[in-house]
Amino acid sequence: TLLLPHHSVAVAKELTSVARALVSPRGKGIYATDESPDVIEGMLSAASLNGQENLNEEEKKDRRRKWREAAYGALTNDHISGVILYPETLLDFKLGETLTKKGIILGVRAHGELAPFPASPFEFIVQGLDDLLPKLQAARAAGARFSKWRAPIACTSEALGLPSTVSLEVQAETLAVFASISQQAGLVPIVEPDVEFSADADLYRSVEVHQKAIRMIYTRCLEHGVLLEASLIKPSFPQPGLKHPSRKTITSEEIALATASVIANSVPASVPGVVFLSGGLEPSVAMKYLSGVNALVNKAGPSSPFSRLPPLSFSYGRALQGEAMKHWVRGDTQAMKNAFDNATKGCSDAAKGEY
Ligand code: 5MM
Repeated sequence: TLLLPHHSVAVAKELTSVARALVSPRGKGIYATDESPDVIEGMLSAASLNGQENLNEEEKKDRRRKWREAAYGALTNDHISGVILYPETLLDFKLGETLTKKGIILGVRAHGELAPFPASPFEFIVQGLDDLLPKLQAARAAGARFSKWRAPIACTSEALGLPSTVSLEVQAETLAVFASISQQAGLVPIVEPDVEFSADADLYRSVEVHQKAIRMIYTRCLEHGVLLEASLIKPSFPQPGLKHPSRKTITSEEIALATASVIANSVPASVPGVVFLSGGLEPSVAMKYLSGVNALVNKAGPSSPFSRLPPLSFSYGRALQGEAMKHWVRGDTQAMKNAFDNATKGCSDAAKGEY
């Protein structure tokens, strides 16, 4: 039986089947293209040959529309179940149809800009709840069937003290309100707790922060009546921070065990799938980490809690498009297509534990 306090059984069933379709069959995952205009501009400039170009706002907009068009044109649904679009791409460029024609499910970025916490300037409040319902309803009318909200979570050693409890409470509450409004608008919510790895936390501390953050999110989601069967989670991989000495020696096997433990200990069994973010890791590393945790699950015996985990797949941005973008800015569309094919195949293999 489906239990969705604010919806009919028919709507609950539709949402649940979209959530499952995003992670099935095994090996399919999501391509995240929801970078804000400034961020995608920075990426395109960095990838271009001179990096110095002086484009005005219209020219920049035209360039990012062309990039999106080319990227979606190169995709197939062999390994990609869904794509997350920035609202401009869906509503202004109207590029959704290119994807739906290929059998790819449309998602929309729901979160707005970040604002630093006055009391803790290294932590951020995510804006965008106020006008969320009409925005998501407009996205649904334009073809979207899922949405995503990213909550950045600081992570230092315990001595340095981040994340603060108050920031975790705010992120959990915000993600839960987002998820309930998303379902109200007829979109499957993906909650994205993105635990950063730039500081001095060791692997154990990263695991602890992931578990605490994710448990708090689900406690709040249940309070808000979110139908977990019709939602997904997009977490980071637990890992030592860039400033911790063990960063240099950590193995994929250690990351795999930490990742499987975090999911087993904090994601409720009713959640139908986990789609990891790549977080700026080298593409091959993001694929190795995903493959490692899936290989561990594949080996788990029936009495292991890991054998009961939902599909563990990907919702990668940078790890999927980095190479392709370098070719596109040079005008080599065939090489761009090959790079997309390689990256999506690599991610798909990793989601089966075979990379
Ligand atoms: C694509 O980037 C998304 C956020 O963009 P802004 O930095 O412009 O706000 C982000 O939520 C993204 O979907 C995830 O981080 C996954 O992308 P990566 O590149 O980490 O796999």
